Amino acid sequence: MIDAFISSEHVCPCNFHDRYKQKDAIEVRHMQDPYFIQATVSAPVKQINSQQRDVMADVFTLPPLTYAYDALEPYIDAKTMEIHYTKHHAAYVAGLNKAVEEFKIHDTDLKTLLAHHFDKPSVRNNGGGHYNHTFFWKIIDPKGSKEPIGALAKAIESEFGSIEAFKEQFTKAALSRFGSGWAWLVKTAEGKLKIISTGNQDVPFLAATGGIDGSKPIIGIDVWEHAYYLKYQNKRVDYVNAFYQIINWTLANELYG
Ligand code: MN3
Repeated sequence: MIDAFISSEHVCPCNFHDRYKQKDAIEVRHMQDPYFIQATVSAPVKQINSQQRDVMADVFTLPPLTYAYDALEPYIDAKTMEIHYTKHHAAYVAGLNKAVEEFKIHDTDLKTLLAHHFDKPSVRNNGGGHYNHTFFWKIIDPKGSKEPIGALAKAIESEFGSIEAFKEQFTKAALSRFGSGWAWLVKTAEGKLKIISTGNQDVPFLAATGGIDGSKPIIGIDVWEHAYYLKYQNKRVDYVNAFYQIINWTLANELYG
């Protein structure tokens, strides 16, 4: 399920594509996974007249935030949410679109795109930023269960001993990430739960060499300072503890299943 959670069907950005030349309006379908998105999202359709046919529509778009900026108060403040979503995430989307155009990238699935173009820093950083943040908004969606549930709760207990023991290890991973990055709970290709950490905007499913390693993110926390500094300043541990209050365990359990 998660493999397809960020993808887009779009008209090829290159200048040679027949379909691109034929169409006057470009519609972008974004994130087709039925769980991750409520409905098909259309990017603002650009009306392209004959003089403007070389102007490319954005391939990737900022996904809608399905709750208000203050919905996670007091754990994440509204101002941080607003800046994080409208400035930081939006900048990754813009940077990714620029990179896609620059390198004439044809991949429409973000996961595949990242694996194919791992060697290009602008793709790796902006594409990773888009993937990670899209995931993050969903895993802190206030509509989910606030406690671990179902098969995932059982698996965490069996893998880590208890929910509390899991949190201890996860917190350690989040705090020991030096500088900017993420901590993740992933389900490995072998079906095991594992806590990992990635630097900068690296995604949780690529091996160090860039190949897809089969891991699926179940939970992820953004530990860049931009995610918490306004409210928590240098106290990353307080932010991580607040994160445990807002995890969408309903989604996490579905992703695990
Ligand atoms: Mn961030």
